[in-house]
Amino acid sequence: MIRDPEVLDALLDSVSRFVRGRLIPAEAEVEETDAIPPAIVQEMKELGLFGLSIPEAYGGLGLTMEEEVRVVFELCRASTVFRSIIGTTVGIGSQGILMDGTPQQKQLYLPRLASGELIASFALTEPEAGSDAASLRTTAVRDGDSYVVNGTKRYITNAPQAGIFTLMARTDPKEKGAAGVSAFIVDARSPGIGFGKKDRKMGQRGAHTCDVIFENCRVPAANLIGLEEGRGFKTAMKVLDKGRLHIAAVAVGAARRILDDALRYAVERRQFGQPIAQFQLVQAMIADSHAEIYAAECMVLDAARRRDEGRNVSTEASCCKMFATEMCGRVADRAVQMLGGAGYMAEYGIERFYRDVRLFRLYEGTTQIQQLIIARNLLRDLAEGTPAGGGGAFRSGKES
Ligand code: COS
Repeated sequence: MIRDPEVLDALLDSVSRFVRGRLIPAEAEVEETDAIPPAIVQEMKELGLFGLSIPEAYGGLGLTMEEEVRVVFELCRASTVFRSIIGTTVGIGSQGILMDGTPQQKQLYLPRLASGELIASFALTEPEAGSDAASLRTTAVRDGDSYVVNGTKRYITNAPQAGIFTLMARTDPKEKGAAGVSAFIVDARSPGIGFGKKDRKMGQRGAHTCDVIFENCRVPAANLIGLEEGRGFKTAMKVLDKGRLHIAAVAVGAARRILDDALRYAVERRQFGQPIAQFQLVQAMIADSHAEIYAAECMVLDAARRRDEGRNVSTEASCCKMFATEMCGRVADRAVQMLGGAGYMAEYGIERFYRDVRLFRLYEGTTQIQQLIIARNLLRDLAEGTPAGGGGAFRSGKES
């Protein structure tokens, strides 16, 4: 849903100018220094990018899902590392509070998240709980008016910069599965929180992950999201439904940029007496990439509109995440092929994209987890006698 096309166009124009004028020229520096220049982070705050998904009542831009994915398409024409610094706040770090927090929790945290004053990080994954998120072992034991948290969270994006964590921990040790998990807002400066050293990764230099270790860390009971135990896993899953749509949009934006760069190279690079873009085997790679990007873009927009209509888009979000991120991997691979030897060289930038986008098929649920969710939902729908299309893909009207 687009509320006001003129307002949205103005926002898309500013993002696009920012991408071309500030972000793309800084890509090499970010790769080289493994850091986003603070001046750029400040400009992102001023543009309102940290508050894309936070309602206007809390100082954010309050974008609808369709508006958000359109902004993300634009933003991700620059290295997706820039998106990463706002990504955990806009997505998985803030949405748990927005979806299930109490009015007081929203009032206390959302305005500071929207302004970029606080960066939020999402702490679900653990050394022994990756795809099987419900098996997490971090415990939160009630003691008076606080919880005592112990455990280790792994590969936590933006942890070194985080002001707060949306933490998933087990409040009921007798309950080994999802029902024993609760979600908390944890101040990153709380005593008892330690950080591992920054992970060395395949790509995404400038975006940082590390372990977060909780040792007898006291979290006020008032920071239990929704003030209700046992709801944390569902909060995480709802947050991920939205996050997966967002990541699919990231993959579309990045793929579009990669193809643009490869196209430009193909018209300039001459072999056998003509630009390589004239060769039909190169044209096949261009055409396949464009068609797949277009398909992913249509899927993401469609799912975003359905979400804006209030429908349950769990199945569609997984379809989008799976298709768009796999598509982006294929587009990046073809781009390296089109550039040939230059595609392998750092100075042309395509090898960086190739490494960076590999992550998309892993985080916020691997492709295999998306397959599992899609198939499970379809089988559930069949068993319940609801029409095919999981999550109401071909149905009209609202769903819960
Ligand atoms: N929205 C709301 N509730 C949901 C939900 C959703 N999208 N998905 C699941 N739930 C609920 C279920 O309805 C169930 O509740 P009830 O027991 O009351 O029925 C509960 O959550 C447990 O769900 P389920 O039984 O499906 O959990 P599983 O342990 O079988 O696994 C998967 C669920 C595999 C889908 C989940 O663990 C997952 O998404 N794993 C990937 C984790 C991930 O993405 N990690 C990335 C970290 S963030 S970078």
